[in-house]
Amino acid sequence: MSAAASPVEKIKADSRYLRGTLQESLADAVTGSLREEDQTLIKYHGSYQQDDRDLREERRQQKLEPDYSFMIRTRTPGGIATAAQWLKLDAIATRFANGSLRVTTRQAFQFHGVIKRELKPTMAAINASLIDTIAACGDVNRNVLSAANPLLSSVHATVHAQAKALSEYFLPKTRAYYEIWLDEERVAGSDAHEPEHEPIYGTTYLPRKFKTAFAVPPVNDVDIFANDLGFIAIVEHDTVVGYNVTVGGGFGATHGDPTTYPRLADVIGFVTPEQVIAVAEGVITTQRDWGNRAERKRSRLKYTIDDRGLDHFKAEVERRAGFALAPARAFVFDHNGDRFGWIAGEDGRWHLTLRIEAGRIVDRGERRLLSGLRAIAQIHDGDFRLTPNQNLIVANVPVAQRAAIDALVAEYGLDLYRSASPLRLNALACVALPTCSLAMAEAERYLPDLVTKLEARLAAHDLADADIHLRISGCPNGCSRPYLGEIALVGKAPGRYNLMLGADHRGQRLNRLHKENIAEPEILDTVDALLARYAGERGRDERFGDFLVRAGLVAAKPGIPLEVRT
Ligand code: SRM
Ligand code: SF4
Repeated sequence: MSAAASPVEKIKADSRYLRGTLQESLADAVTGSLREEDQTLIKYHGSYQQDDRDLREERRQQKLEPDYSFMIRTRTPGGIATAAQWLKLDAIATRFANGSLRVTTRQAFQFHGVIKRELKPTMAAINASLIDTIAACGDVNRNVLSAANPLLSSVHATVHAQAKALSEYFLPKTRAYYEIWLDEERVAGSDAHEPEHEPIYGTTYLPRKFKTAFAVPPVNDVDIFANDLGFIAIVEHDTVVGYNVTVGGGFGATHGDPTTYPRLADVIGFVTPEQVIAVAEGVITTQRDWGNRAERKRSRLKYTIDDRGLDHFKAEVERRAGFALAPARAFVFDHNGDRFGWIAGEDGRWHLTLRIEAGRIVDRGERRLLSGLRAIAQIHDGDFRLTPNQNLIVANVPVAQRAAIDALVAEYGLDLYRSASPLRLNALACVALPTCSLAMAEAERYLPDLVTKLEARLAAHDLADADIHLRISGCPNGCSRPYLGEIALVGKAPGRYNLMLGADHRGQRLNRLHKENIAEPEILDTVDALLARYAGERGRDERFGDFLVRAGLVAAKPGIPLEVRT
């Protein structure tokens, strides 16, 4: 390994395929934390060590160690869980975590607040629900996104199956997870360093996290261009004939460091369904071998591609895959949000998309989301689908059961989707404080209030029904994909944000920094002035982000062409 490799590379290489000293760290009753190296390794098992940042200062003054706990993230390709699984996950959230289930922007569940001595029983309980957390985090191919809304049931089922197969193919092969969390006996020699233990990843796995998504046009709910690797389904006569391949999307950036930036993926060609795994392997292994292992903030695939050149990268992928990609096929996306309420699938089953604000499923006041979804799961014989916009679909409902589900939705206050403004329905916020160690400002906890204030400004301009996509992140890492918000706030410091403006609503054009490091009054006044212009000057059906660009109020960033035709 090169002398310049980042310290994380050494931790991976020395970990005996992700074992490290996790067992010892877990057994140490003196502290609620793990040894430092194990804090890195546990991510590959789907968990992060965190501490309650609201209590940090108080505990420091009391000379107590931080209030450590663990976040656990599931690997749920396409975000599907059966009703039986839902009940088990709900029980885990109530028994071991902080009484909430968190729907993430990548169709996973997160549990927050699990203490160290309960980590193992929690992981075992998750596995008992036939859901795992392997590779939900870490420098590997993570949970694979798949278009959520099963309108065209057979197409979605095909695409979901492909996404699931890809997720499974690129799972780490080490048995470490089973030994540590599920007490599997260690097979002799299983901690050796022979590369056959990880045929794709080797001992040092990938240089950085790696994200894959499958989209079904015209809906871009997965924000395909934000992913390292993407597959856009090409459907002819209700059949998936193949996929356009996208590479090099990614959003993480560091304030004040222009060598880091959000980037949309490039469309590099078309593959048949049979070629998907081979092309993915070509992309992943090229990134494995070419990616920057010295500087973690420049190690994502987007930088590998920009540093080496897209054509060069594509040629290498084709060489490894053993075939040339065909020219990309035509596709059109019309939006990247969710469609709320009931819709019927082609097979006659019904699907109800519910709004879950910032993805947090919890009982709070009259909105008893956790209890309500438990009640639904008890009578539901279909499944649940998490959307990449942090919402939830009660899916595959027979028509005869709709009324019973509607009654529970009303009883437990799950009906925000009926009353909320378009702004509130489509807004995204990352977790941020108090659990995220990287947060510079509030996001999830700030979202409801900010939306209320913006709604007042919209109403003042007679724009209450304007469907504007708002996204808030507590730092520039971009977990709520803020760089695709028509209006976005990116945290800078407590109460202060960069205001970004001018993305489209299809996920095809990034926004731009408009004002740096501003507090709420200036945010509201700035947006208000632009809304006034929008109210008076917008074209018919013109969206806010598009208007800002057309009117020259925000300089356009080049994006993916709106209609990609061959
Ligand atoms: Fe993220 C790190 C939460 C989607 C880019 N993200 C984190 C951590 C784990 C903080 C940490 O490293 O200690 C956050 C945990 C907060 C908490 O308390 O739960 C965190 N990310 C999330 C979630 C839960 C946000 C949400 O509110 O839903 C999403 C979980 C997705 C999942 O199920 O796997 C989440 N993160 C994203 C996305 C959106 C996406 O993938 O579509 C991005 C931008 C796309 C991308 O990856 O480029 C994203 N997260 C990051 C980054 C920046 C990566 C980079 O290339 O620089 C970090 C920091 C890092 O990796 O160093 C990060
Ligand atoms: Fe944390 Fe930043 Fe991601 Fe928000 S964007 S969850 S603050 S890492």
